Amino acid sequence: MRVIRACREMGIKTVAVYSTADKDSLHVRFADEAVCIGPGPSKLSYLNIPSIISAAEITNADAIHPGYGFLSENANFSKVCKDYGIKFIGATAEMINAMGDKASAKDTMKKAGVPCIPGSDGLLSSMEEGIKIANKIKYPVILKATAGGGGRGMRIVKSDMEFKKAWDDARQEAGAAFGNDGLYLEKFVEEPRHIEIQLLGDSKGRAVHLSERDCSIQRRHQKLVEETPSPIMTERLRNKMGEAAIKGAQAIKYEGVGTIEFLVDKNGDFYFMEMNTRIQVEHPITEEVTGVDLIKAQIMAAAGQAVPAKSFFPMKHSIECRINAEDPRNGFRPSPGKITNFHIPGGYGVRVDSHCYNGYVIPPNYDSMIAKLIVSAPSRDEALDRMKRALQEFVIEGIQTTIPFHIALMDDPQFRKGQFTTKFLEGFDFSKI
Ligand code: MV4
Repeated sequence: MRVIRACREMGIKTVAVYSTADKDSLHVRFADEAVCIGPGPSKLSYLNIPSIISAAEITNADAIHPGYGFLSENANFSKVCKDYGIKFIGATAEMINAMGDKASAKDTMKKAGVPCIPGSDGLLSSMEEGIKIANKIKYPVILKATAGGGGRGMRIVKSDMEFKKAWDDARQEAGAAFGNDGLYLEKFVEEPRHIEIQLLGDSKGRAVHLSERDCSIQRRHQKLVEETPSPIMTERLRNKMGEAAIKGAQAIKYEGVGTIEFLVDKNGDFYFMEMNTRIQVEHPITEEVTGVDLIKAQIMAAAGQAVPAKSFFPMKHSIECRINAEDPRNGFRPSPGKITNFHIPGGYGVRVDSHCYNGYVIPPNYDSMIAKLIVSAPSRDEALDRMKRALQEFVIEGIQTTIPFHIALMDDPQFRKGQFTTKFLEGFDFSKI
């Protein structure tokens, strides 16, 4: 829906692809054309490259926008599109591969002058090497899978005694999950914030940033709330992080939109964590505060347009709450099914991005996010008040959603003060919602 809306405004015709499980989704109705690419299981539809390329060929598509899930960071798909003369609106296979291997991505960023967390120089060749480095940089340390992301294949290690088990477990988990058991090691940063910088690069090797997003409110590596500016941000820190991120993007001649994720420690020191080579779920808050339509920017970058002369700074405060079909009172258990009543909030400063409507049946097959509620206001306090108001106006019946959790969060004194880290939800009292 987000891509269709941008294309419609640009005079670009769209073709939606969908699985049989999604036949009643709004994107199928609002695209100029729609092609079914297979049955519910994503392996047979949204991950089925021949089927998607066929849909592009029969409709004579010039380009494919991969969204933010499924094949959006799949180097093989990017390459296949290129081979078939279809513009992939996203990173090249080389770019995706360069950033997909986390140990080599880190090495690339370090060489570009982006601050990185002390640790092993690339992959560990043995457990003994890991123990040696851990003693040099001091415990706690963290073992990370080079093919990882989303927290899988990661182990925190607090002493020599724990090292062997952590090493074995991380290797086993990484091997099973990614078919690659390569590990690297870093000093463990305790109670960090997750702050990411939105980037836009062009084919001339220029890049600008569009300021940061604070994504520290996560549960099991799933973001639930994002905001910009970050409550801890200063003009000085933003300039430093923005410049570092731009250096990183330019070092790899990055084109299009991308994001560099940083960990920020208690002293305000920041370190490269990962680079995302796709548009992200939380991109709307950046659009709200900078005035840049990031999907249009992606399409214009793919068409060869140069980036603006200067970076962007937030002119407002914006917050996104992810509305998921999950029951926050029962461990966020998925809650698919029929929406029997659906009323979206509106009014000044409120935006809802969703593919749902009254009577829609949420299939059990895919991600549980069913809407993004985005608000913006002149200050953080006003944005929090507005978010609470909009959440209270949001009616979704027939299924459980994360709305009650978000309402409780808006009233949480620590959250209101902007005092939170990536550990915040571990200490959150879910019984109060
Ligand atoms: C870390 C870390 C602390 N120290 N690295 C989590 C997912 C992956 N992208 C990297 N992650 C982390 N790496 C060092 N050296 C803590 C995390 C982490 C985390 C990071 C961002 C947001 C939420 C998180 C939750 C748990 C751990």
